[in-house]
Amino acid sequence: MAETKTKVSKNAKKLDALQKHDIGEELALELMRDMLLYRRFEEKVEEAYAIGKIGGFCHLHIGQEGAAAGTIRPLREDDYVMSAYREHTQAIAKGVTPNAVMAELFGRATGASGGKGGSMHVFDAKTRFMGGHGIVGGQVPLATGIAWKIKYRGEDSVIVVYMGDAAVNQGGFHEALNMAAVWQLPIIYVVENNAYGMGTAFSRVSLTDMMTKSAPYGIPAHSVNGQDVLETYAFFRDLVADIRAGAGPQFIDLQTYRFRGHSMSDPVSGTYRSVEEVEKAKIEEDPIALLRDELFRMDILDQDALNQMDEVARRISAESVEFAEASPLPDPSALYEHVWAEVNPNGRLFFDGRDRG
Ligand SMILES: Cc1ncc(C[n+]2csc(CCOP(=O)(O)OP(=O)(O)O)c2C)c(N)n1
Ligand SMILES: [Mg+2]
Repeated sequence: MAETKTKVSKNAKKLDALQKHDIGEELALELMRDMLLYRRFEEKVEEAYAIGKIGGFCHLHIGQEGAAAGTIRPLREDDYVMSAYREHTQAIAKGVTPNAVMAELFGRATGASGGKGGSMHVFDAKTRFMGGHGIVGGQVPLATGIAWKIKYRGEDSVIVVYMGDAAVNQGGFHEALNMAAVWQLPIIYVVENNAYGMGTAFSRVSLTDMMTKSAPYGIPAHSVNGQDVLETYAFFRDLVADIRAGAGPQFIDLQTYRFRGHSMSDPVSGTYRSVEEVEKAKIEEDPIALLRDELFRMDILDQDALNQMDEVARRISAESVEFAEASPLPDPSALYEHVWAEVNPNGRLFFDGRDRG
């Protein structure tokens, strides 16, 4: 290809990818930093789990980083996020520190949930990250309740609730969407559609396409490529603005793919998908590599700058492990906090035993 032609096409590409989505160069680099941090953080989790430092169930988000960075960066601090159990990176994206997430995984008192929630129950009311939920689909009605509270109090926050593709066959999902539609609540239902619920392909448990799932309730459905973080970011930025302006509930089929097994105790491919399928996705659908190639093509990033970003991501992740290891276990007395109910003199039920008069 002639040199001039290359230059022209480079410039055209630059105009194309950034202007198409109205995303500035610095923001594109931020999205890269976000995803690198999520990848390196999860690799540290994987390492710590393998040597027995993290116990219980543990589900990694590796391969799905675009779904965290692209959907949460457009939110404000006073917006809410609620998720399922594959939520470490979404917690970090919403503002929970990597230290507090890693310490939670290590079961330490400095963890986001005081070390008593573990991998599936990272929770932080301060940053409005409302968990971390282990029951498939259980978070969907809860998040709808928060959306109702936002509307009832006349606030202009929104809530984004994530679920896996398997959750759309749960009864609570359908009841919640119906109520959200009737009340026109400010909520985005995001299906992180990685095509499998554990070892079961979505096509085996649903005769209808994902995009039809919200149709009975009159909730608009949108399909977004979650491996393209620029597309995901731009879509959510505009959608959140629409919801603040009163557009009502929305349903997103966010196409993604997980590069690891369902949980840390499962094989990467298993018998439900082939090694070739996973390897192909890792080459063709890695959200980090796709953005990298795009930024390289646009001359916004080069290998040296990328290496520096990666160094920072690795350092923050390594430091979170050091922080977790140096943190104390919860005091035994913490066992008795947050676990029992008490009826006050007015007949109201509180779940933390504190006397509220
Ligand atoms: C109500 C309920 N049923 C079954 C399970 C066991 N279970 C845990 S994860 C999972 C699969 C969920 O898959 P999906 O919703 O697609 O999320 P992904 O793991 O792909 O992110 C199942 C069946 C559960 N936790 N809760
Ligand atoms: Mg799934």
